[in-house]
Amino acid sequence: MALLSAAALTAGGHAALAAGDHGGGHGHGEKQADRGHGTGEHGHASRPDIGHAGDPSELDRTVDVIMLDNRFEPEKLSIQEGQTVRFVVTNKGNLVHEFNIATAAMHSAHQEEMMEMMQKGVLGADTIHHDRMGEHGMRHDHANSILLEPGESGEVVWTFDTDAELEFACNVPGHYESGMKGPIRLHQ
Ligand SMILES: [Cu+2]
Repeated sequence: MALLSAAALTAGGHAALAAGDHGGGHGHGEKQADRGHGTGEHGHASRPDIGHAGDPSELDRTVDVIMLDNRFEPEKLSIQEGQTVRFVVTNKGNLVHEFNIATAAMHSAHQEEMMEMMQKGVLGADTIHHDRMGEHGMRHDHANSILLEPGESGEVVWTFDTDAELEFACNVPGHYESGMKGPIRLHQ
């Protein structure tokens, strides 16, 4: 249920379009232009097309992902373009970790948000204060990511109808820099 509301938030203008448009390979090539800008402008308008929230009843594949302090298992992912994949993510570390599917530029922007969450006490090293997220008008229920406390597990279902250059990563402050990221290789 969180996935539905999250789809609208994350996919922005693409949500309505994506819902009825499985496998339609229309390449928004020009949108990838903002890749590599790093910490420059990160307006949602220039967000590249990274796929959309998948329909759990149309799964092609399930992939188990383990999160540790501070790395992922597996270290890289290879996914067939267009497939809908369920990631079953388990946090076996002692810290809060995130599994997030996005471009490097999007991860960079999200790291700033996560830093703000930590500074405002919404996010602790090993605790997520869901109640405080509401107070600060902050949410972390984007369809392309999940944030988990130690011992928790959850799912992300994502349809890779995109040819964007994607990474999976944890954007908890310091974790990306310490290597908690991996490439998502999309193949035909
Ligand atoms: Cu992490």
